[in-house]
Amino acid sequence: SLSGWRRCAFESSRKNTQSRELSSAFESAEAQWRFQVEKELAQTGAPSSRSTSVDGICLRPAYGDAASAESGQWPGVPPYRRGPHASMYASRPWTIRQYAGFGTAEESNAFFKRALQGGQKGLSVAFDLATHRGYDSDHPRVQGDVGMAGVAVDVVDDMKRLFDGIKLDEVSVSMTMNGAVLPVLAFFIVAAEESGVARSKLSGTVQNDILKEFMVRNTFIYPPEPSLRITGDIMAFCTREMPKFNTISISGYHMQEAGADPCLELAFTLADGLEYIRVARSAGLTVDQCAPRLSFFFGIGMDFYVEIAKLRAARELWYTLLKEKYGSEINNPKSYVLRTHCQTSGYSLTEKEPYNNAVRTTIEAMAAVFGGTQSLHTNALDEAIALPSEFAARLARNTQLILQEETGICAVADPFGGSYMMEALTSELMLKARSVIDQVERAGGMAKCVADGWPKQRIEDAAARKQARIDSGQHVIVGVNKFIAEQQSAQSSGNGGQGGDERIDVRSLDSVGIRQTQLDQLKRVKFSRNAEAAQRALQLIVQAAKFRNGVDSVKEGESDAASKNLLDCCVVAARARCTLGEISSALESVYGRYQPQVSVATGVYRDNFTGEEPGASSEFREAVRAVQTFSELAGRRPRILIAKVGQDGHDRGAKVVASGFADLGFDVDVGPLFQTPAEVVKMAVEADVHVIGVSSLAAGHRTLVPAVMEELERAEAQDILVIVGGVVPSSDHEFLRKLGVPLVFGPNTRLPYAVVELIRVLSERLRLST
Ligand code: MLC
Ligand code: 5AD
Repeated sequence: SLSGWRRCAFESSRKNTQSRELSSAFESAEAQWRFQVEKELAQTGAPSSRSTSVDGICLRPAYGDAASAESGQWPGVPPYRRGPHASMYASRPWTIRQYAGFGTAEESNAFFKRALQGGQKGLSVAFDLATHRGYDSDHPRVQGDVGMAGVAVDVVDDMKRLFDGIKLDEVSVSMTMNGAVLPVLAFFIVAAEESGVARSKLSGTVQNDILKEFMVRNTFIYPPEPSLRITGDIMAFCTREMPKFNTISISGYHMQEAGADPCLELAFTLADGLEYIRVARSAGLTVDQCAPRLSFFFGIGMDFYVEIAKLRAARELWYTLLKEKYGSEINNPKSYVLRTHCQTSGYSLTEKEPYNNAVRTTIEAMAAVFGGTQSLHTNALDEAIALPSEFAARLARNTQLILQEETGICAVADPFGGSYMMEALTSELMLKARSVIDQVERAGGMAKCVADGWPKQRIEDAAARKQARIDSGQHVIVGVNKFIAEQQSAQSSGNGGQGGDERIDVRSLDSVGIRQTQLDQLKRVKFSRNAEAAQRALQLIVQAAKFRNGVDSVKEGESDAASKNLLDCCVVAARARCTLGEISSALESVYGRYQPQVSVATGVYRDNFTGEEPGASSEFREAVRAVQTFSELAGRRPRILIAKVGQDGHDRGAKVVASGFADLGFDVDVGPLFQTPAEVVKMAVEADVHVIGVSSLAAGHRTLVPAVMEELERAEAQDILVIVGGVVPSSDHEFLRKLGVPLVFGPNTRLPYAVVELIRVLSERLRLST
């Protein structure tokens, strides 16, 4: 009793069948698919066909053809190349889940409610960097970071305010948290509990992916080993207590943002996934217990076909890897299915001509959807300038609503399936990624490789290579290195000045006010809680951590703590109103705080600067010449300290600038991450640099740059020039100039241009006549 569209789908596919053998495999997959589709449509009450704008032509939920082995597959059927569900968006569109958070919990709560009213389906919380790194808002190291790049959360009461009036048993919530994952998840559980929602009802995802933090994202707290043990505890706890919660979001997104190409991103992400299965197993879980609640997260850049193929390849590769490695013990088919969130690429967006970003984001969103994502964040057009304004956030959300509601795209699963190009590309990507995964596995798995540092190195080399390709004009970015708007071109050809008449309103935050609100509240909470109970709870955490760290200091009578999952202990502490900083430092007292090594790739930028574009190579030569002349006149090479101040760990830009400047003739020092202004100045003075280049991508510049200037004055080192690079709204350029910062370089600044400008200013300063 097939309805019309279905009969039509199957008959047309059979007619095309060329080979007998293929056709039998095809028919069995097709039958499975048919069964699943009926089930999913019935479950969700979705219609079984969609009319088009042409009278009499309807769209079917999937199209298939047995002509080739690759295209003879169906969505929702192993090996899942064509999608994790049989009916895909026809029965349930992807979740519109915009990542957001800023300022205080109240402000973010109001923003969330507006977003849900505006058509958003799931929530996704961006926490501030202080929270990520385990510091309360009153910690001296986080002065410039509180509430800036995300919402500030110090105690469970912040979390309660964050979700006030939002039904946590109905709306799924993603929390991007890795370093301070224990206290944050504990706050979430207790906030729900105190508002009447049991933890078993909570649906959502916690990022909990520490491996990529050590590779690219840098919001770790503890060293890798204990961090992975925390990951295991969280997976075990959630599996036991929160059946609807995804215990981890294994993220390639940040790798692509840091410079990895989509294939490297794919390979390292799945290799991370394999490692997390091992982590879960050592925490006592079976593959069937942990795998169905693993989720993934990919970035989607501008390489349209490749990004679609990447998601298709990811699903089939994951299925194949699990089958090979754990097939004998897997009974639950859901264990094999890769489900993913996607975010359009922040890196692909430009500070110049920001409206172009809406176009880029739309294209990337379409790639994510054609690839079959389960959940999606579309970036705001002011990405490269500031946090999303109300207007930009709305437009970003509407981009997805328009795709879902106006285009008919949701009607058909995997519309690229069966395309010669797409199937070949998918297979090629699988093969290429597989060889990297095998390399990682042979070397002992991702945890070991991350500790050795080579994946990070490969990503950083790729970033420097890409920058050279952009600066030399081989890789075109409209408005940046080609078709530059005339006005901007006259005004500042390489700088990231917003330029033109496209000034846009940006969200600005009152950093002092936000911090004060948090400080007042911290005082209140500490005053009104039962101090003894809070101390006891923290003590329990220390004991459990020691035990889990293999430190043999658990005494008689402490066996209770010894047997405890760390998240269980943190839930107790959250209820007792222990703060995030207190919980984190209890753990730090056992585990220590991780200090990463810094390294810079040299030669990669220069070697890849081979553009034919005459303007680019003359700019390159001019930069090299300027540095040489400076060196002759000053008696030594220009020396720059590239500094990251505060808790902002976005270091792609800093690393790329360091590589490029070194290749163009500078002596380059790179400061460690997370420095205080005083530490930066001390290092600059000791290294006797001409310039400090402060890299700021998390809105800390308004607090941290003035602090650097003060420290320079205190050290009587005002002869050292300070310049700033990163995400700085043009409305803040004047603020920085008044402080004595002569140059501010935005995202997409061509490095040779920046070098020429810097040498010019430096020479004027030192009165070197050139
Ligand atoms: C879906 N369902 C279907 C269906 N489609 N059922 C039948 N037929 C279909 N066609 C069912 C699913 O099985 C599931 O039920 C339910 O509907 C929800 O679907 P889902 O696919 O699980 O969607 P969702 O809940 O949105 O979860 C998607 C996810 C998850 C699995 C990818 O992990 C997620 O939302 N991740 C988001 C991560 C995120 O936002 N990260 C932000 C990072 S920002 P059931 O019963 O099976 O559960 C960042 C930036 C920075 O990191 O700061 O650096
Ligand atoms: N609110 C909204 N989007 C954010 N992003 C980062 N922080 C926030 C925030 N607080 C987005 C940007 C960035 C990516 C990591 O997430 O797009 O590139």
